[in-house]
Amino acid sequence: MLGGLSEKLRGALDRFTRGGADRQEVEDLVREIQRSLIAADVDVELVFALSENIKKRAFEQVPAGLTRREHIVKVVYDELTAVLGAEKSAVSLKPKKILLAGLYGSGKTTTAAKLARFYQKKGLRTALVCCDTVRPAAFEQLKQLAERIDAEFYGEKGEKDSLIVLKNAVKKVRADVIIVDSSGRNALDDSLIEEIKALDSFLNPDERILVIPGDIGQAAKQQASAFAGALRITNVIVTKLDATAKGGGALTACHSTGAKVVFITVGETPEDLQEYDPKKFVARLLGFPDLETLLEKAKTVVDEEKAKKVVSGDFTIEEFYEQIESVQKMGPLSQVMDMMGLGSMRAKVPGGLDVQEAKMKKWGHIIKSMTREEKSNPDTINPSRVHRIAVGSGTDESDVRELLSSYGKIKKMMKKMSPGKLKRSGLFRKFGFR
Ligand SMILES: Nc1nc2c(ncn2[C@@H]2O[C@H](COP(=O)(O)OP(=O)(O)OP(=O)(O)O)[C@@H](O)[C@H]2O)c(=O)[nH]1
Ligand SMILES: [Mg+2]
Repeated sequence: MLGGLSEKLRGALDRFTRGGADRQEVEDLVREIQRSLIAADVDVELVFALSENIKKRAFEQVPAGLTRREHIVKVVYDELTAVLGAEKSAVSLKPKKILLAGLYGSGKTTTAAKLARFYQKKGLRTALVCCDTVRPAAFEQLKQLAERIDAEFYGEKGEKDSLIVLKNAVKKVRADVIIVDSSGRNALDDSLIEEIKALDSFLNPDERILVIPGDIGQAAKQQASAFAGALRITNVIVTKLDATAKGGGALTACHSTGAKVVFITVGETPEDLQEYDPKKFVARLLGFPDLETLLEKAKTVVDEEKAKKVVSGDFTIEEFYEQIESVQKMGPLSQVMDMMGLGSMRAKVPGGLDVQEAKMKKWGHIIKSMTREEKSNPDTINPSRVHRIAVGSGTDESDVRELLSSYGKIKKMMKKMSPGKLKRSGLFRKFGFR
């Protein structure tokens, strides 16, 4: 997709991840990213700002759990996501009326059918209304598309006044969602504005969607602002991203004007519409084999503060418990190792991950069965309390004793150890994982 941008970025990252992560290599990476973005018609100033951010952040302190190289890949991902739209914009799930606007040939009519498919798949009945009374073939084009996807169609062949067509359509159409296709012009001239404004004020749509062709690159900026000035555009759809090398420019330009891109189109059939999620988009664009794992890991690192407490030995059994709980919420235990910066030890753990995970689960139950006082002063837990906790948590007394002794040992050990030593320590055997 995006005519080579993806390949170029992938190539650059690939070369980078095979090398070290020193200054020269970061410089090279940034230069290649610059080149590929400029080739995709992304605004030069934006590219330079992004480059500076990458360089600045590349050598800041690496979050626990990530290598410097992973950190830099994550930084590249973050910075690209930021210029390509940051957060995913919400698509209305039950709009009643949608008005499409856009210049000549931008992809309005085909997009109307794509949108109809999208809402059909959500279980809504859709209607396509032809308010393009300028281009003679527009009526047939939309009618055929409607037949192809089995949507309701309304249009009036020969009628020159689009407002009359719209008024009749609103009376006749039975569908849940009305999608109104409008005519395009070569430029955003007064007559186009007049016409679309008239349609808009009669229809009072839930969505006014601007259709922008991806192949105009950063010129999308002018189009987006001009339309936003004339019509209260709610959302943008960027089309033809399968067939242009300038899509990067169009998407970044839209975002820079504050336009919300909700869909992109990537082909000519009614199925070729995709919800636009900048994060997923960039992940795909970079195609970095481990990007998803890396991002998971980086997310885990958000709990770094807590993990640090654990690693430094400065934790109560309650904090230890919280850690276990969050591990269970996060899924496989492997991630807690990553969180502690111990991912590389994973393979060495005897018994495999399943055994450990079962044990973690038990520990979770046990700690839940402890009273507040027992949690803050585990030393006070005598044999009769051990018995009560075991019964309450559906475990054996030996499990409870094992947890308490592991907790005590780990705490003591962590306090004594530097992080480097910790990694080499065979920690997990001491953890009680066998
Ligand atoms: N490859 C590709 N072609 C597309 C895409 N979207 C639209 N097109 C093509 O672009 C051309 C114009 O699309 P239309 O939907 O007719 O555009 P329009 O804005 O309605 O055009 P006017 O009504 O003349 O203003 C058609 O040939 C479409 O098939 C896309 O995502 N990918
Ligand atoms: Mg059209």
